[in-house]
Order: sequence, then structure tokens, then C-alpha cells
Amino acid sequence: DGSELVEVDNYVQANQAAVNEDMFGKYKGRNLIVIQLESLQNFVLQNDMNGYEVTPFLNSLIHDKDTYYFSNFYHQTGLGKTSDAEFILENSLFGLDRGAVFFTHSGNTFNSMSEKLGKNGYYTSVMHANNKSFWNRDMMYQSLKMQKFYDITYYDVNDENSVNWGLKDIPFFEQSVELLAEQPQPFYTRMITLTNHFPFTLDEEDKMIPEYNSNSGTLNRYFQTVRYMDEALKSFFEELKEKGLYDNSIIVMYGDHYGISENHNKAMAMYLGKDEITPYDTALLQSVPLFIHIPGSGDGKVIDKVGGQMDLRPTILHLLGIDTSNDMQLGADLFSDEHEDFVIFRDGRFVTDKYVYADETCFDRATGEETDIQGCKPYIERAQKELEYSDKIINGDLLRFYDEETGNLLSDAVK
Ligand code: GP9
Ligand code: MN
Repeated sequence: DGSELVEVDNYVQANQAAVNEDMFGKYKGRNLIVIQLESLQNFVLQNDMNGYEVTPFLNSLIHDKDTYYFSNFYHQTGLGKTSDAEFILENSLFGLDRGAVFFTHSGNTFNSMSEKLGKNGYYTSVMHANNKSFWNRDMMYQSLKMQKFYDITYYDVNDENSVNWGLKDIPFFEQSVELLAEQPQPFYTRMITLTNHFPFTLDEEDKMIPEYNSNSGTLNRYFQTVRYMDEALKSFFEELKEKGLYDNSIIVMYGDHYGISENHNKAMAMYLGKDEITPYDTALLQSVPLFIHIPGSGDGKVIDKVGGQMDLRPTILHLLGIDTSNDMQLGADLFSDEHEDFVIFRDGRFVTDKYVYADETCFDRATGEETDIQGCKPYIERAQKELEYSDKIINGDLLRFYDEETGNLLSDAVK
């Protein structure tokens, strides 16, 4: 039954962060374009590789007057990888600790961001040039009330314009802009890139920088595919302008999960100029970039609050003036003064402004030295609790007992 929901609901209500009144609804009615960037980690930003800038376009955005760049933002995905990132964005809940929620619980009731935006007059879609059943997307998108999935059948994919997993990002965005332009407005469209995916291979003509020179071919090629993706984003922004879709949109971009696993620690240490990669370093390397680009805002800045993918949904909905105070969500608005510097990873690790907890060890965030576990204790408990609550909601399909309009538990839940 749904009685478990009472406890979860109390926790969620008690941990609400008040909205930032200056930001709430400031961009009401704008189109929303969310770009989930495949395997993009933060360490390549504002960095070079043997003298070559890896992300010139994204770096230029960091200092752009219309961009909020979150420099201390982390992925929270598990084994569901790309699909977990999608799930977290849509629901502000964790994926599961085993398997992929997109496969295991695609029949659940949710109260997704697409559903909410749909109810607020938005046309909602996903654009991704892969088979619709990959990650069980076609089934899950129905439960998420996504109105349209532009899968591979909507794209012209051939030998010339594909590499690695499929359609290259530059032609993907070129073709997607045509689809965007046909959609009713306002729209919420989520695009998922593909070229910067393991094993990070490219055609010769798309290599804009050389490979790196470590013992890891994976890391060596990663810089090249990231550089290519950065170029694809640059051309996408131009195309949006040409189509007249730029000024009236908000563009949110974030990395979905790590691209370089711990198997490449030796090469990573070489690149980062460290003796070794410790569990502390590995945790901080889970940082992925988050950009909220709002043409005309003029208020852009670099924000170093600690946050994670769970925070995306309330942050975005509030900018568009959509209330989330009744939502069963575990994230908080990154623009809220009450947003806490605390991000929980799916495996129980966490990062705060003071601590990094990894390998069952509490590290001083500033120095990377091991520190008294007492400092981490309260966070360890909360991390466990939030993960457990999220799992309860999903495993018990508890949102079917919840009326998100009123915030009331349906009668079945409280019997
Ligand atoms: C496939 C793409 C990659 O459609 O999203 O998924 P991943 O392997 O990164 O989870
Ligand atoms: Mn991915």
C-alpha cells in the first residue's frame, strides 16, 4: 500500500527550499531546450590538452553575460547511465542501485517534468537519433507523458554522416533544428547527443585536435570527441539564431555521466599532473558541467554552489514560473538561497562544500586529507535516507497514490 508515502512526503515537505522570488517565472512562456551532453565531464572545460583548448565554445559561454555556469555540479547516475540522467532530470528522483529504472519500472506512474510542462501548454519532445527501443525509451517516454519522440526514423542517417554509435552531432543538430522549427510553441525539447560516447572514435576530417599521449587510448581520443561536440554546440546555437528560435528560448546543457572510468586512472593522473587518483579525486571527477543559457538575461555568472542533476527539474520549472511545492521531488532549485551545498551520488558517496565522502572515508574537501568521520556523519545518514526514500517511491510505484495537483495522498495511501 501507499502508507510509506506519508513518511516520504513529510521528509520532502520539510526539506523544501523556498523559491528565489527574483527568478521565479522570470522566463515564463519561453521555449525550453535541454541538451543532455554525452559523457561530458567538467575536467576538460577551461583546460587544454597539450596546448589545445578542448571546449572553446563552452568556455566562451562560461563568461557570457547570458549564461549561468554551475562549476560545482555533479551527475547522480548509476548503471542506467544516459537513461538515469534522463530519469533524474524528469523526476527529481534517483535511478535504482541496480539495473536501469527505464527498463525495470517503465510502467510506473510518474509526475514528470514533461507531464507538468504539457499541462502548462507546452509541446514536449525528445530528439535522439537512435532506435526508439534503446534503453526502453519508447515505453518509458509514454509513462513520462512525453508527447513526441523523434527517434532515428526522423533523421537522415547514412555512412557519410555517421560514426561510432550513429549520426554525428553536427548533422544531428542541423536536422534537429528543422524539426524544432516545425513544433508548436512553447515547446520543451530534450536533445541527447551521441558522438562523445565510448569508444570515442571520429572520422579523420572531424578531428580538430590531436590525440593525447597517455597509455589510455580511451582518454587520448576523448579530448577529440569532446572537441567535436563543442563545435557541434557552437553550430547549433548559430542555427537556432537563423531559425529565429534563439531569443525566445532557454537552453539548458549538462553532462549525463562520466566518460572516463577509473580503469584509466593512471592516464588521468598524468593528464591532471597528480601522482595518483584517490577516491577523493574520483568523487570530484564526477563533476559534470551545467549551463543555463538565457538569451537576453544579462545576469550570467559562475555559480559554485554544490548541486546535482536532481536539482535540474525544480530549477528549470521555477524559471518558467511553474510551482513545484507539491511535487514529490528530492532536488532543490539551484537559484534558491536555501539550496544546500550537498550532492548525493547513487552509491552513497557525497560532496558538500566542506567534505567529500568516498570509500567510506570522510575527506576534507579543501585539502583532500582524511578527516574525522564525525563531520560526515549527519550527511551519511541523510544520504542513506534520501536514497531509500527514492527507492521506495519507485519500487512501490508510490506516485500512483499521490495527487500532485493538491499534494494530497489519495485515500488508498492512508488506509
Ligand atoms: C544511446 C545513448 C548512450 O541512445 O544514449 O547511452 P549510454 O551508453 O551512455 O548509457
Ligand atoms: Mn550516456
